[in-house]
Amino acid sequence: MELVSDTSRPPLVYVKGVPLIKYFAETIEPLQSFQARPDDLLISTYPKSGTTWLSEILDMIYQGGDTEKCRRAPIYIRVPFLEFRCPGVPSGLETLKDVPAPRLLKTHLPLALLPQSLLDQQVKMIYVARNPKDVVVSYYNFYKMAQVHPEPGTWDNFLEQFMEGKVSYGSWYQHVQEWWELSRTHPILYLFYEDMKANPKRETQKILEFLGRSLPEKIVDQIVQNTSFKEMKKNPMTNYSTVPTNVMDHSICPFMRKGITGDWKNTFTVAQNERFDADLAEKMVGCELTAHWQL
Ligand code: PPS
Repeated sequence: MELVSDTSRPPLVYVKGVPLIKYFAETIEPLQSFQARPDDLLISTYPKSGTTWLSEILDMIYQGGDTEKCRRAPIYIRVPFLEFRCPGVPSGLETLKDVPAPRLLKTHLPLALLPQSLLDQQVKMIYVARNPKDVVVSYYNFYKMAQVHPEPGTWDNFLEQFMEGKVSYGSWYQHVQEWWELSRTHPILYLFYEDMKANPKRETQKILEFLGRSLPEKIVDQIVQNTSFKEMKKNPMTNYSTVPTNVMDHSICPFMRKGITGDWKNTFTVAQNERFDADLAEKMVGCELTAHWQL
């Protein structure tokens, strides 16, 4: 591993037209030879859409609802983040070596950069999409606290960058739509953060059904209880407090920030909201996804 001191907000690096955190960009080439297993399960999201939440639900399911087993390691060790690389912290590919099958894997990659083996092996995938207005607010706060990102600048400037697809991982609009399209031909369960908030038990049962697993109702209730925002915020194995502070500085903003829907209303101005809506309508024309959100 490299020295922890080398985390100085480097500019994003473009790979096949996709802007990425510099360190993540450097893993894309080695990642292409990643060998998936048919019993892997891939968690895919655009950043800040509920990845950590879904990861914890899945590990709890895989551990039969045993809370103690889920405390064996931080979430980024239990669920390796494929393209993750950062000085001073084990990379996703390094972490993967110690994970027994069946493996849970995490990615934020758009399809252009996804290792082909995941598709060839017909790996089951669960995608979570979230209201883009809440995503961009969460992302802005994350940019501030996670110093592998460039400086976010002002909120107004960051919002423009997001709308133009110039933030890490590129266009939200393209990401949610291309994964939606892929779900027509590949085994993908496509979930929404807002549905998980509204009825976490129903969504957990959907996940169980997709996995072809079943658990007693009492265990499902325990999983729902243990993966609530309140519980995950205070759990060091899920709240990222184990990451070095020069990588994530929780004194600037905690990773587990608010965990609610509609927080965008506290940040967007009326003018920003109108501009965002008009731009969204243009970019999502003909796509049924936006019907899921009260925008
Ligand atoms: S990352 O860094 O992209 O992997 O982040 P990700 O985990 O996708 O998203 C972080 C946001 O999800 C919220 N969160 C939760 N919400 C509800 N319930 C639970 N259990 C939960 N766990 C995490 C987290 O607070 C971030 O959203 P914001 O709006 O910033 O609070």
